[in-house]
Amino acid sequence: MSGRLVVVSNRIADPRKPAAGGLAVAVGEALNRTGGLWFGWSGNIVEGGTPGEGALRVEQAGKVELATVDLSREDHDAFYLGYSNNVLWPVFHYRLDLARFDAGYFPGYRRANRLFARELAKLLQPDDVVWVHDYHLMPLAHELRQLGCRQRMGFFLHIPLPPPQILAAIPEHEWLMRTLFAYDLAGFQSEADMTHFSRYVESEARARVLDAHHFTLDGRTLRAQAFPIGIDVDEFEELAEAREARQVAGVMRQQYATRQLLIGIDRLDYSKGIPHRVRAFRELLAQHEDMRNLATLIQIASPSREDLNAYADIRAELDQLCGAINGDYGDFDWMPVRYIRRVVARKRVPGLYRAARVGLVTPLRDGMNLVAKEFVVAQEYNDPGVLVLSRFAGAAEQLQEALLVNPYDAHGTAETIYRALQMPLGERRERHQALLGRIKEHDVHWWRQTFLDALDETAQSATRARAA
Ligand code: GDG
Repeated sequence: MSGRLVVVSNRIADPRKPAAGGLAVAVGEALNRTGGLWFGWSGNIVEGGTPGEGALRVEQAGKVELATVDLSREDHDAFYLGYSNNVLWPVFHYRLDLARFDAGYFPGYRRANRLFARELAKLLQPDDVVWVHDYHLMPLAHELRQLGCRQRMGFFLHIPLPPPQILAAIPEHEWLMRTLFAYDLAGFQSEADMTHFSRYVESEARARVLDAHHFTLDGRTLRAQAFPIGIDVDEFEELAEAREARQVAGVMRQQYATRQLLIGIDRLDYSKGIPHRVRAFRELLAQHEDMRNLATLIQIASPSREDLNAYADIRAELDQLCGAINGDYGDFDWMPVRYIRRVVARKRVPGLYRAARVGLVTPLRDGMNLVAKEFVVAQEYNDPGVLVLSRFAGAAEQLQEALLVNPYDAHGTAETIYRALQMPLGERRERHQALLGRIKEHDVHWWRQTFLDALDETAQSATRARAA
């Protein structure tokens, strides 16, 4: 790659410290290798601060420069809690019913993106390659271009992109989607998202479609493509082999020696379909008496964004559901559901995956879903568990050897779980091997490299176009 790498994401992390997976690992590792700049929000909220303003801080973390800005309370509430998490997050997860369109958040979203652009522009060098992440910062390149920045810029959307008819419910959809043309490259998680994008630009934005991956609008050509994100397989395998994970797996296996364990690990978010999953599990117990006193679901729901009403609702629903199942089906020596609303230490997570016979990853909608990939990597080759995966997770496009389910269909999901719990060893091994191969091939390093290579290629084709 030519030029310094500049990564921009709402939250940033110190790349010298062990990261909690996902984006932080991918980005931290890339930056640690080549050096570069990581820019984002500091995490500080300034009470009574002036909207649109925030102090810039730059510090050196090894080879990497970390640059952060503070947000005023007003900007934080409108940009982060408001437009990002109460409009874009629900709509992009197909939940128009939860979106707060008329709460007046949009000016705050623009203001914060402008603030980020203004502060970042001060730090940019002519040859920099800028990689912007996620829905909080969609218009960032547009704002940077307005300030005269001409660097190469790429954008990656970590969450799904819904079909045009759903996107169009956002009052500002046209402006928002047109700002993507300020980038040279836009990346999505899945082919389904990519299809939604090209349908949108054709029908709503009226851009010219050059080919399946190139679109022109107002004189700018954008390349768009699916880059399914992966996990750091080596790091996760190491974590799974380490003492702490082995200990957890050992204890769980001992405790549940006569039971069949199912595991779900999710952030407590309505997109993850946790209540639907628990209802499917109840259906399993209702329909199959042989599963009573046997199948045990451990559901970890790590709290997130709890200040929003939708999260309070899902919390109450889960408390009620789990209590009712345990009351109806539990016995002196067996509780069907163990529901744990807490963050589990990352070192212990692979141990839980490994002890389970079935991994339940059944989001109603998910950009990718890394838990599905982690579950597969943590399994023992000789006696692997079975992945039950929602067809509505981006990961389903790659992980076809999982047992795919429609999470809205409690009965169908219950029957698939039943099948997973009875799957013979030979079939479990075959499926696991196929899944593992694909996850290894498309790991997080592959993802980062293919995205940055594609971004680089946009520079070369632009040079060729100018010369022609
Ligand atoms: C967004 C998109 C996309 C979960 N609970 C605990 C815990 N986790 C870890 C998992 C996994 C990560 O959090 C969750 O990643 P996901 O991919 O499943 O979901 P989102 O957080 O919604 O991420 C998603 C992703 O971005 C990347 O592009 O795949 O579609 O929504 O690593 O293991 N980790 C610990 N304790 C927990 O209790 N330590």
